[in-house]
Amino acid sequence: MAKAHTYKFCFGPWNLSEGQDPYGPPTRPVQSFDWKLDQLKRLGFDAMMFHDDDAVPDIDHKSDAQLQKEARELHKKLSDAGIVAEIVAPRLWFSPMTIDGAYTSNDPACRKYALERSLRCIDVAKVLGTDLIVLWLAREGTYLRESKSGRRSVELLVEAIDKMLAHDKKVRIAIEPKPNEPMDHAYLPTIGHALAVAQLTSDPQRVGCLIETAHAILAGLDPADEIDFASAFGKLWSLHLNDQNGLKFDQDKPFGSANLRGAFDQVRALERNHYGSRGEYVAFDVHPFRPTKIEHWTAHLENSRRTFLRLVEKVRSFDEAGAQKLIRAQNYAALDQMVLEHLMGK
Ligand code: XLS
Ligand code: MG
Repeated sequence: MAKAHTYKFCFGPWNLSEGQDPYGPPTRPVQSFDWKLDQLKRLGFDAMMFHDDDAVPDIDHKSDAQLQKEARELHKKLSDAGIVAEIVAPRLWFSPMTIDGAYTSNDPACRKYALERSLRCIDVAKVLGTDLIVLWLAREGTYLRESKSGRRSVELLVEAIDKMLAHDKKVRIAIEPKPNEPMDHAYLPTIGHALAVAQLTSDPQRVGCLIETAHAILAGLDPADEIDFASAFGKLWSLHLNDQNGLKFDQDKPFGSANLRGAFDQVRALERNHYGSRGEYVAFDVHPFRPTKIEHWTAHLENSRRTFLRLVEKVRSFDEAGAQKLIRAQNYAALDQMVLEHLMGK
């Protein structure tokens, strides 16, 4: 059995959110970036993930020189805190230039904006010391299908990724699929779609994926299967663990909060694929419940990590030989009960 490795953990500034939702204002006062970095360090996490404008606020109105200066300042702040930058993601869903898509917008000027912003995101990532860019294709989709051609959109996505790959010879792109929200239908809704598009790019070896638990569930899929599928290609480069209670808005619930058995199966898949042994991080893309008090603001992150580590113990103590025996006997009822009792504890 491969030596059991330890995991490294990560979250982003947006995971210490203030409680706002589409129907109500914040319920907690806005905190500074420094306060959020202090929480990440106090909790003993290893890395922080960024949107480009988390790293360089108001990035669209900064010159290249200012971008480099602010990215260098952030890199020093992170280094002084002993924290690394895991990924940088271009935030292509806020600007008025992306209201009808970024790379797949029907307006060529908007497509040009999205690409230029993505190349600047790569420049920020280089200064922060990471080669990994995450593309959550938030606005790449339609509000009504007849407004775009799916075929043309695939070509536009490949064109954009090829230009990013050409911009820097080391950069790697991890596509973070999601089937909807905020779009009615999003392009590249699953890992299968993401990895298929990777094969169309100029350098498929540098295009992989990020799996988010909730996004797989919203696509009606099992996140554990998506983990195994991406790992079979050697392309699971980043991971957002959380949870989702059925097909509704993206809840970003704490890991295991809705479906403990599903979380157990995800950890089993990560373990058998040795996720993390090649430097990959476990990020919790989770939000506090809206009523969360200030004094409990980081509990969703601590709980997610605690649940994850307890499930690693459960996976490593699972009676695999006994399970194989039941599988050989095709006694799945007994196997089902064995898993449940293992999770419930004797
Ligand atoms: C939203 C996505 C987002 C990305 C980073 O649903 O999960 O959090 O991971 O912008
Ligand atoms: Mg995410």
